[in-house]
Amino acid sequence: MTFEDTIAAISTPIGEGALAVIRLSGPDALSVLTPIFISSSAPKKFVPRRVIFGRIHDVAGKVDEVLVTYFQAPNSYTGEDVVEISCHGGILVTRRVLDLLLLAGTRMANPGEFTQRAFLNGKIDLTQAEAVMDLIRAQTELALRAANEQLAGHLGNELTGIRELLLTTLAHVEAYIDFPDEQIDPDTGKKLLDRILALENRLDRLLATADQGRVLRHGLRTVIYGAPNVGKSSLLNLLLGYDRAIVSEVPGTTRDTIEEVINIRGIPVRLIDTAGARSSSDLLESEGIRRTLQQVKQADLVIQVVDGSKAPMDFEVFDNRNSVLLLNKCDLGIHPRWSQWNAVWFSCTEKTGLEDLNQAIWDRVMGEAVKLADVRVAINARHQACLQIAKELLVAGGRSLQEGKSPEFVSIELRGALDAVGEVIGKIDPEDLLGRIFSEFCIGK
Ligand SMILES: Nc1nc2c(ncn2[C@@H]2O[C@H](COP(=O)(O)OP(=O)(O)OP(=O)(O)O)[C@@H](O)[C@H]2O)c(=O)[nH]1
Ligand SMILES: [Mg+2]
Repeated sequence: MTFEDTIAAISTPIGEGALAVIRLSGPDALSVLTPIFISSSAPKKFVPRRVIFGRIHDVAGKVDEVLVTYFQAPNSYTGEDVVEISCHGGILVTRRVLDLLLLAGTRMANPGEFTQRAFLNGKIDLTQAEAVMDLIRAQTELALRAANEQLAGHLGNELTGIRELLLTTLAHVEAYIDFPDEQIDPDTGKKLLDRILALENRLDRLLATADQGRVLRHGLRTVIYGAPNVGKSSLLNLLLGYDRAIVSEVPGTTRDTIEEVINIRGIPVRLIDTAGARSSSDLLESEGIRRTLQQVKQADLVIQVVDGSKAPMDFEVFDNRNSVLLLNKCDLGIHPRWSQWNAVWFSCTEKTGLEDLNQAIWDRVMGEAVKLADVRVAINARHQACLQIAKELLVAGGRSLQEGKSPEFVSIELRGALDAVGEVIGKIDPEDLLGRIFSEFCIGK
């Protein structure tokens, strides 16, 4: 695919810095520089991937000293001619250079447009394009590793493999429909069903990584829950390392929920401090408590904080694998009636129990639902939605087959599944199928 226009953008964050990078992509990436770039250093002609020092100037004179790197199509990020200009990182300087480039006939790039061009030019598939954003947004090492794996194409390769198996399976069905009297021997009945089941299996394995993908991208939703004044906000502040939430000895201090992400052994943990749960006639506090309960419902993990120095109150302890019971205020002593509980002993004031809490969170996360040990593949919500459709259609296809429906039904369902899988990597191509039918069966020999 070739684009006629050349796009330009400041690729580094807006603000003051030592350097900034302005990027151009498109057929005129190099020629727009001619009137505004002067270089005395040899070679004057741009050699791909070689840096040239020079000056950007306008009619009034020098704007900045810059380094220019040229990447010749198709060997560039976007697959087009790309030019990167490193200039000084002042807000005004970068803006002036960009303005000159826009005046010279380039267009301001839309968000993500360089990566979009890379995708449309076949440099990367859709999952890799998404991984670029995951990589930029990664907040922990594990999240970064997962993004890198996806960028390297692990998910894309697995999906390509599934797609090829699907194509072959579909080719068997269609060959049977279109050429029933030919001397060919496509899989039918049990053999065909086994193929479909194998595909379902592979989709299931991918779908099982959705939880881990969500946690790596958005953090483990961890709600700090408990009665007023037990030290929930103190815990948030301690884990964050700074005073984010107001702490006071007045019960009912926290009204709204407060969210911050921390890193526990590589797992991004989204901590949510909540209003202390109790029945209240105060309108604001009641609203806070309503929000607390809503957060608890959506939580991946609940840290239930209690005042360990006092006797257990009559309250509901979240006794499941997705909760950690934290006995705070240990410095004031632990009430003997807590001894029967499996809990983390903690003190916000004395900062004790942190390692035990980290371990407890780690154990919960590494437990059943969310397995983070292997981050080679971790699908996102879009992938999950497509793959779920693919799975349902495969199941429907298998059912049609078992019920002895005409193979046309099976074919329609498998085609739907193929499209849904293709959508994940951004590939839907009916030509593939024809190619597969003729290469697999040598019809007309
Ligand atoms: N002795 C002792 N006091 C603590 C500890 N943790 C918190 N506190 C005190 O307990 C009081 C309440 O702390 P907060 O963190 O505001 O409690 P909270 O659970 O957020 O309270 P609400 O927002 O009202 O629900 C404050 O005076 C804290 O200094 C602890 O480990 N030991
Ligand atoms: Mg609070």
